[in-house]
Amino acid sequence: MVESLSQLNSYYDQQGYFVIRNYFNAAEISSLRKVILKFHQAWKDDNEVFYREEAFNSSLITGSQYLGFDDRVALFNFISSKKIMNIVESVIAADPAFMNTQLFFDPVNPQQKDFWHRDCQYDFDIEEQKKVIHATQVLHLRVPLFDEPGMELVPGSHKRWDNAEEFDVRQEENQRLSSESLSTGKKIALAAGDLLVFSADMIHRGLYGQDRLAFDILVFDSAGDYADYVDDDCLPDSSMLDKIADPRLFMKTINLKSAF
Ligand SMILES: O=C(O)CCC(=O)C(=O)O
Repeated sequence: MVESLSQLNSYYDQQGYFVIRNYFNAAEISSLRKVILKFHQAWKDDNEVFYREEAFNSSLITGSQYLGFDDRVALFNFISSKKIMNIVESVIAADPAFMNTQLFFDPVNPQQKDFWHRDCQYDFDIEEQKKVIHATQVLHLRVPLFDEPGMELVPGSHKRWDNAEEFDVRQEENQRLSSESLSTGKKIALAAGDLLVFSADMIHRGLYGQDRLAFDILVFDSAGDYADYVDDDCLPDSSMLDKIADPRLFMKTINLKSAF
């Protein structure tokens, strides 16, 4: 790795994201792709209409609905591997916790456009969003399984409120649409093997195209109040925990949830 972990931390702190090129080797991506493609096929078969009409992602990839024991354990071991944990801990040094996984793909309908947002806008009103972006954040780790157009991000927006253009576009105010371009946006194309880490609450959008398939891991700082968002079924059970080399990320979430 070219960058030291402390350099990544200060870059993230200022910009709200970083990308590490060729972080995973071909064998790592190929094993991950095999499991994810199995999930994706089963999910599409089960969600035919939703997939055809409006979907652009699925979630709970580590859950029990579409994958069996061994594939789930393989995913849990990937998520908590040394490579991922080093990166997670470079941003969240104390007690990071697992939240969920998502899979992003191209919508079937070509009229559906990629759209700017902050993840927190779906849970909080405007005044609350202004506060939430200064509180502990949720981290996305994007692992593209194929080369893809990647993401467009507004660097630094994890720590500041929107300017007028950003606000109107993201919120679709004053006849603006959330799919319009932003002068502050920065496009980051990704290749299979790269890792992109970004703040869920920065202004961002996924870029559709190239039949993309990106596996996103979501983690949170356990100082934040996010355990409620976690679905029990996407966590390992005790028989799986025995087969996970470093289960700290999951144990943290399990302990937070049991404290309720
Ligand atoms: O890739 C996409 O379509 C959107 C990604 C996104 O918004 C996210 O990961 O929060």
